[in-house]
Amino acid sequence: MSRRNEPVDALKNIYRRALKIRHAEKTLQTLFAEGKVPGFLHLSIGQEAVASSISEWLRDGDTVSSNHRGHGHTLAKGVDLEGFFAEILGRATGICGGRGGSMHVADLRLGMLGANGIVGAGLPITTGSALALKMKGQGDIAVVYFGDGALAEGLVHECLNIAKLWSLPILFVCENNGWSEFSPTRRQMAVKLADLAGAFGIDYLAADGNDITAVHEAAGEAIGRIRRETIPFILECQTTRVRGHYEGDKQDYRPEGEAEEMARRDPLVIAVQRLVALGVEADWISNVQAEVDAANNRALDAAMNAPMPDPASLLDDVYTLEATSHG
Ligand SMILES: Cc1ncc(C[n+]2csc(CCOP(=O)(O)OP(=O)(O)O)c2C)c(N)n1
Ligand SMILES: [Mg+2]
Repeated sequence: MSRRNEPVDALKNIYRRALKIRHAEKTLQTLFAEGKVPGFLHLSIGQEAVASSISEWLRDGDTVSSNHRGHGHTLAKGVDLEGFFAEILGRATGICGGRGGSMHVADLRLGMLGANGIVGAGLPITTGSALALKMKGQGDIAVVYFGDGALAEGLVHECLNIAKLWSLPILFVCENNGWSEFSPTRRQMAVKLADLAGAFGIDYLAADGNDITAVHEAAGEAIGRIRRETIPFILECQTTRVRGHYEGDKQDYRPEGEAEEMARRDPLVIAVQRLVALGVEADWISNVQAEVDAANNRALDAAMNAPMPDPASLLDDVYTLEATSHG
């Protein structure tokens, strides 16, 4: 894609999406601190540019698999915000009836195959999905988001292998934030992802994951190739995990100066700089901010006022009772 045709409309969509994710996660951050969110919460604040930009190239038939830090991936794929909040708050109106929570939001109608608490487990799901999409032959692709910490998992290597061997239409997106829980990832992996891609013969691009223009451009190239050639492609996005591993993490292991560096690289600030440089007016930006904020508040109010699941429904959707009764 040439700079001459810098797609202002696409970047506006991306900014709106990224802002929506930021507002939703800031809301969850507050609710969690107030003790209103059950379970764990892993926020992707600082990483919003990745899924927001990639989603600009996705179609309805494409699928997405995610990880434990999956709110942004989920909302960027178009999952309804009210149902998303309701799910995380355990309400009956949640996307999954309030049974999944933060790490298990899925909406198969939209091709959102789910967040996932098992590190690396999105990759085999995506590999199966990509095989199905290839067999259907409509040019749809499967996208998987995973962290740099997942690279040490054996099944990641297995999936890269089979994706290449069977020429599956997969966009592997590594959100490299430098951390795996409380440890720098460089202490866990002997090779760089670029080298691993080379070892499997899979095409690879790196992008600044905090810059919507960089991710949008790289993802456009990668996704174009995947659709045209039915191949796997790896996109590594260098990004920033602004919050702790989970909410409540004291983060006393963080090096001095990292917070300031992350603030300088805030993807939303960079996005505004990019839009302004392209001639987008300050009024448009402030209107979008107000719209996103209002929509966030509406969705949150509805979710907060939704009922909890009926206790009588506890065993609905449980399908292993018969199996367990045999032993
Ligand atoms: C198979 C497995 N091993 C270990 C864990 C514990 N664990 C949860 S998140 C995480 C680190 C993930 O790091 P990364 O993939 O880089 O994602 P990030 O949290 O940085 O977004 C680990 C080791 C797990 N959930 N699943
Ligand atoms: Mg990481």
